[in-house]
Amino acid sequence: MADYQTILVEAKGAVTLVTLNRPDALNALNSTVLKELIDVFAAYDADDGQRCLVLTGSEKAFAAGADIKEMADQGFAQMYASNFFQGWEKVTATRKPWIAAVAGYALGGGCEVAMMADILIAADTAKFGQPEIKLGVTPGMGGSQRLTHAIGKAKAMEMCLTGRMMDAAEAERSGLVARVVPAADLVAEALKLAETIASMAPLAAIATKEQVNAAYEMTLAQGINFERRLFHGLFGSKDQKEGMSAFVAKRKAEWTGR
Ligand code: CO8
Repeated sequence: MADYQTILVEAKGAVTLVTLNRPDALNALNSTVLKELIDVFAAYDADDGQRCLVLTGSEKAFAAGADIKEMADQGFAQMYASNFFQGWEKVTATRKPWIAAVAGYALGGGCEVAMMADILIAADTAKFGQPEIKLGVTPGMGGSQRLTHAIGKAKAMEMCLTGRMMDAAEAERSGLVARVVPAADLVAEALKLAETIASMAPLAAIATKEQVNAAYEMTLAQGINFERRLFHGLFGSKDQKEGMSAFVAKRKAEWTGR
């Protein structure tokens, strides 16, 4: 495992656990965090033995945003020329499923990274927000778009225009998170969920992720056609034969990811 400065990485069976680890800055996302996450997500995608990934933070903060101290003195030309924060699209291009497990603050870029996950689960202590307007800027890593898709215009506009935080109960009610668990159980619950996903047919997991994400990009008719073609395609896999014959024979399927 590479030697990282801002994240901790552990393989737990077929699940990769990644913990943001900048406790002095409430896990603020600086360029090193981004570089290291790009690296670890690429390694996860390439490793046939790893079938789900959990990204988490600390009890106090998943991540309190992009690193304000790193950004504060930048000018437009620098931001634009460097296309500041380009690279997050590599994280969202991960083909295999991953989960964000959020306790404490998920603000600004922290909320935006959590929303990049395929499944978001929250501790009862979680607080989500897009407070960039209080800093004289706006969301810049997808927050205005993903939050609006997730919870609708009414609440997204209110949160982005006021910077108010949403607690875990409201986040669940609004459809931002799949589920809320007691803070003490967050990582264990996220790993349990990840192990369930890791136990499924790997190709079907990738195809499922592509199908659900297509709902954001395609019309209903295009999305249904895309879904059906992927479904047809899986009949070319060994795992489809294995899954269906195991069902008929009343035994557990043994997946090969082929
Ligand atoms: N960046 C850098 N340092 C931070 C950040 C941050 N986002 N958040 C907290 N820290 C640091 C603090 O400066 C402090 O450091 P120090 O001890 O050296 O003073 C340490 O973490 C602890 O923080 P606090 O003392 O403030 O802790 P509190 O418990 O009092 O408060 C809060 C916790 C409420 C979370 C508070 O820290 C806070 O408001 N943080 C900022 C939240 C925020 O505004 N986030 C949005 C950042 S902007 C952003 O994410 C834009 C994303 C898009 C960029 C795209 C570019 C293309």
